[in-house]
Parts: sequence; C-alpha cells; structure tokens
Amino acid sequence: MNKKWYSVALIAIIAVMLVLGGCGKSTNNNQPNNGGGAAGGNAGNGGGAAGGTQNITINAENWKFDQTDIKLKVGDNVKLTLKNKSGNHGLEIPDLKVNIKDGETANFTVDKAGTYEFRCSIQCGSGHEEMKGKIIVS
Ligand SMILES: [Cu+2]
Repeated sequence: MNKKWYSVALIAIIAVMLVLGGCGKSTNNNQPNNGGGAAGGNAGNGGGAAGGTQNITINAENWKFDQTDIKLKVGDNVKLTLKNKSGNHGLEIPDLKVNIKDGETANFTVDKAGTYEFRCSIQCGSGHEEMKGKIIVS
C-alpha cells in the first residue's frame, strides 16, 4: 500500500520540477536597451534646463517587459510606446497617470526626480504579477 503512495508522490514531484525547469529556461532576453543615449542635446538657447525627447518602445510578452530599468533626466519629454509580442498586456505608470495598451503611445514630461514603477495593467495570466519595471528620473 505505502509503496503506491510513494510512487504517486514521486511522479508529482517530478512533474513539478519539469514545470519549474521549463519556466526557468526562458531567460534569453539579451535585447539591447534602446533608451538612454543622447538626451537633452539641442537645448542650447539661453539657459533653460530643458530635457530632450526620449522615444522609448517597450515590448511586452508573456510575461515580461523587455525593459525594466529605464533612466531619464528631469525635464525629458517622453514618448512611450507599448508593443505586445505575445499575450495581451497594458502598461501603467500610476504616479505619472499613464496607462496604455498595445500599439498606443503616451506622451509625457518627467519634471520631478524619483523612481516611478510601471506594471502590466491587464490581468494577462499566471505571470501577470511579474510584469513590473521602473523608470528612474534623476
Ligand atoms: Cu498582466
């Protein structure tokens, strides 16, 4: 009798390990960050500390954003676009009152230093809670 239970438990454990192992393999996000770079270039007209324009595209898939650490300068004007590669995701930055869906672009200016968290705004499945990132304005 007991032996049967052991084998059932073993099979269950192996199944769990397979599932976990499968998930862990999806760490191939070596995409280059195309944010950053030449901010605040051509504001040379008389002393204003105006920021540059930042065009940022965040790609979403099940279940992550391809950029989770975005650095900006105070005063930057941001054009932020969301593209879904797989699944149905939204992007929300509560502190900046931004909430966009697939294919939409938000236009906003970051005028205060700080860290602004963003996250998926659509309940998209089991990895939904993992879909987070932050924008650091300094
Ligand atoms: Cu989600």
